[in-house]
Amino acid sequence: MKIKHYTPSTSNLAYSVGVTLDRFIKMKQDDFPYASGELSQLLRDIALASKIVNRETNRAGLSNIGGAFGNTNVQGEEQQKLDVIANIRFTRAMTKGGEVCAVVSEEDDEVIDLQNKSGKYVVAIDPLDGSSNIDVNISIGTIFSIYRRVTPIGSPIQAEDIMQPGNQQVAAGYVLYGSSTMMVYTTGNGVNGFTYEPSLGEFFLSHPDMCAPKDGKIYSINEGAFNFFEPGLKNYLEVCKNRTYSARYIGSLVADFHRNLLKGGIYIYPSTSKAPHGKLRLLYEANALAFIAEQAGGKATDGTQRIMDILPQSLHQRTPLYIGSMKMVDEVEGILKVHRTLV
Ligand code: AHM
Ligand code: MG
Repeated sequence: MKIKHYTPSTSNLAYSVGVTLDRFIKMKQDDFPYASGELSQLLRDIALASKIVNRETNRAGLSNIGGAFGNTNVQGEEQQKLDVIANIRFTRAMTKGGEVCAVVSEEDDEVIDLQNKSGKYVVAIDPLDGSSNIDVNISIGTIFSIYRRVTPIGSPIQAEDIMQPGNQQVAAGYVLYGSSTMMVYTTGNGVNGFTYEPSLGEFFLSHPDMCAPKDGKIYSINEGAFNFFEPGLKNYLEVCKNRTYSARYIGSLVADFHRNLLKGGIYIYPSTSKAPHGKLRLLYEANALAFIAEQAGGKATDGTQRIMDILPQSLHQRTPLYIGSMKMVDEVEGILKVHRTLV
């Protein structure tokens, strides 16, 4: 009898394109012999909740869940039904999982104590980012940051468990509900992207070891606010135009960030004379994407300071954000500095 021996096409089959997210998380965990598996389980819980949100997102136009819910959240913005659903789904998944003791969410004024006595992680999450795009069938996303609590496990949650700088993140990621649904995450050892296959209900590794191009030709900013920008930023935008860069702005941070991560570009949500701290939130929008950007070889600052070194002062603190390809962020920072010293 002739026996044909199967030869894997790569030497590292476990990490090759096509492996499921669950298996990938397990394999990565096995790289750390003393890892307890709780972070892995938490990532799986988040992935599971995102599948449910993905299903709801796909049905948004059909099932009357698009549109305003009637409440306003802590930011004074009208909550959309899907925002509410996503918040419930992610919080529920983390409550049941047991690994998380507290959640900070864009949709909740206060920290949520999940009453998980043994939970050693704190999660900051924007359950559904880009909510103004829900009703017009444009990509939206989920953004999450994971921290280890610093006070003893089982004791009441303290401010220092929550108010940690981004450089203390143990994992961060986003889910993009776009033309396909993707989950991209890092645990501080590179960035990997997984695409959802709806008929199988699984995320599969599609973008291993993602690297941000060092430079790019895309700039993403809401230029409608141009008159309120500082002179240095106006100058940088002139530079972009003189070089005939492409302006691309979806108005969904995850989608804009993801495109620029793949193609090379910069996303800017600056401070303006009307909103000196910008719009985006440090804890559950900027920090997670900054971690991913840096892990992919990119950069994230508030125009001066590294995003991940900012010590949060309040739960829903806002920060200006310059994020994307290293050279582009460096360049705009340089121009801002020159103009600021002229003032
Ligand atoms: P949201 O969390 O309320 O959805 O707001 C965040 C969103 C980002 O996704 C997006 O980049 C930005 O707000 C768009 O803001 P603007 O309409 O001011 O350009
Ligand atoms: Mg948001």
